[in-house]
Amino acid sequence: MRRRALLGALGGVVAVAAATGAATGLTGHSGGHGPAKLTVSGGYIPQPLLTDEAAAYVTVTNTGGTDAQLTSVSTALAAHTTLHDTTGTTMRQVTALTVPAGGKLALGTGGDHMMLETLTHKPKVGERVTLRLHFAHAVPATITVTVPVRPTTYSPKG
Ligand SMILES: [Cu+2]
Repeated sequence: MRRRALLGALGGVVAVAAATGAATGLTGHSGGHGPAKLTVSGGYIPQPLLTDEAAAYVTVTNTGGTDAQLTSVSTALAAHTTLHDTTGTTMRQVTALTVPAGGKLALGTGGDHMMLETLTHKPKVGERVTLRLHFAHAVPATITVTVPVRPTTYSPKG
């Protein structure tokens, strides 16, 4: 009898823990708990050789509870900018790129990117370029980062 009572009590503890875990998971995915909180890291621009356009890459991390959107980028290096997403080898212009709650938007070679168009000059390897990133539904709403120009073939993975 005492043994059965003990098991019953333990079972109760386990059930409570599981319920708490489920609630935490729900909060993380519902998007209703706190604003997006963004930080930017790992930015770079591969040197454009033949065009007056350059792609720009950053990683945006969202530690908040709400999805955010990267809506535009501005820089003294380019007269116009756009955002592109990439599926396979096809890229298409989009009005925003999503930074998921509790996740990240990782721009990179061969993937989603910011396009800097009508460059005001040809950037050289080692030059540093200031980008002003604009976000919706995020704190802060604007993040300014300075990123290096890398060799044309540069990839952070290799
Ligand atoms: Cu593109």
